[in-house]
Amino acid sequence: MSATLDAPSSDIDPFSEAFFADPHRFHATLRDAGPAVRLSVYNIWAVAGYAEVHAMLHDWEIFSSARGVGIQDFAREKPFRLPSLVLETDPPKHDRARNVLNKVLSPGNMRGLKARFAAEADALVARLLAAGTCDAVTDIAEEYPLTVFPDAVGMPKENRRFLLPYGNMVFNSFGPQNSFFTDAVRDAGVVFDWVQRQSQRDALAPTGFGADIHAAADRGEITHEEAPMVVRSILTAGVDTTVSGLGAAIYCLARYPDQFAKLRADPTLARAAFEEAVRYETPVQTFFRTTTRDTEIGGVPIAEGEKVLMFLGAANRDPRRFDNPDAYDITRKNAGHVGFGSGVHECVGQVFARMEGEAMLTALARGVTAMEICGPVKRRYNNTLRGLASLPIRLH
Ligand code: OVM
Repeated sequence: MSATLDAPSSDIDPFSEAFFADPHRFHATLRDAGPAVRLSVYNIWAVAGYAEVHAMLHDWEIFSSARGVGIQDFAREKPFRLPSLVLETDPPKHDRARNVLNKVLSPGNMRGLKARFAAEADALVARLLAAGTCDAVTDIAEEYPLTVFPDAVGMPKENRRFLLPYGNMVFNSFGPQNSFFTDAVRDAGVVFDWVQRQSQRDALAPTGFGADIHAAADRGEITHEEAPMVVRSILTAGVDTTVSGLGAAIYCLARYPDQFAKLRADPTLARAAFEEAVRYETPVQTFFRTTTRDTEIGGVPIAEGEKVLMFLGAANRDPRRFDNPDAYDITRKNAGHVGFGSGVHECVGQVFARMEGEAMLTALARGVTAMEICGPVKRRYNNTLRGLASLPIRLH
């Protein structure tokens, strides 16, 4: 702790196409370079080891979210959008909105959705089996969340697909203003206006997560001005993330037929198969924190006001934490993975996300004997999310 290390540095660009195409070897380089590495391209710090990422996630007082969890420093630049009341705040301010979401998205409030989730997943698998081949990204990983999530929120049917470009914009905005970002925000005006409208009480059904959030304002837990912002948070965080997660799970099961065979033999492993895909592919790859004072990470001194990039995906494949980390193994003990984060900001929608994953993988395990990749797999590059653009599969 007292010994000061020379700061290792690297010219790796973690927001480049080369990085996104094959992140794992860069992750290994960063993990092995030191506990914190200076990235010369952006003048930021990078942390890729499990122990260090986990420690940062649990130290919100030093590693703050209030100056933004992207590369932008809200203390120096105007935020890209009105800052989120949960994601981009620290306790105690954070806790009011968080407590509302904790209740709205609690296991108890979610129980009533389970039968609907299973029925929708079974019906989707039946339709896809009849068609024979499909694109697992558009036809499953996007289709399923775009049905069950807006239904649960209480959104109208029209324009639900706007949630995808919206998520793509916001998750790109946590990175630098590179071409991934500028391409994503081209139609930002229309989509942002739509999201703002959808967050208002009168745009939402009288029951559902949206109505529940506005009802919390009636009880004084948040203000009526804050309620649409809290709805915005679930619309931002609730779709693209689960699209990437479901895509990751299906991609894993299609690539590793021995794991799909295990799942088919015991469909109660569906939940574990989804969880392991979240560790293995880590849909949300990175988030930043900003230091509130001079500190150190593993003996590397870090000054106050520095942006520190946490590589959740690298932490989830750290061989110092997980045995044989590059194997997708649905029976491994992966508790402690940081695919949903950890600490005060740990994913508030994880119960919902896991329910989607469990329902979809259960339906596939029961209804499908084999999944074959039958065309070129294409990745979708995004400054924060790791996911696919296309996964052609044949279902048997
Ligand atoms: C929010 C928000 C946005 C993106 C992600 C997220 C992963 C939350 O607006 O609160 O959590």
